[in-house]
Amino acid sequence: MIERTLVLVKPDGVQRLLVGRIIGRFEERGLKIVGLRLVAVDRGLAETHYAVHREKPFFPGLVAFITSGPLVAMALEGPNAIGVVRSMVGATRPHEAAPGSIRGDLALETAQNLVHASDGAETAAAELALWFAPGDLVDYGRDVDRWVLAPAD
Ligand code: FUP
Repeated sequence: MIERTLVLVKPDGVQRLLVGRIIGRFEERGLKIVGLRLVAVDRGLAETHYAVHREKPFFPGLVAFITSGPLVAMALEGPNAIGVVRSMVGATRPHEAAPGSIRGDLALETAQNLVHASDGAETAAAELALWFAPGDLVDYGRDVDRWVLAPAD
């Protein structure tokens, strides 16, 4: 099933000059970039995005971190994109993230784990709507799709 999902390259990824490499991993996999923005996140957006964690002890630090500098938000599309992207990102705690995953290769600390990715269909829809206006997501074909995607039935 063709899905869309939200990925954030968080402020540590921008500061560590890893934006291009992280986007490149998703591109190389064949996922299609259908939205891309550099965002200076304000407190309201940060608190809405991480609302599920509002009561957690790490919430204030998480909001401070995500608002500490610009991040890159992207919408990715492809077959099973939500699960594919989650597996490419790796476990939340980098010491548990498999080598080969972004966190498993490039991160050490949970609080600076480089990337956010939507964890399910409902979350993806809500997060895409939070980070992108409807007109900001672009439908387009790529010549390479005939080599990457199974033909439509
Ligand atoms: P993930 O979906 O892998 O990004 O993980 P969560 O939604 O569980 O956590 C969101 C963010 O909260 C993590 F990326 C980092 C932060 N966090 C902590 O700082 N400490 C924790 O114990 C758990 C999460």
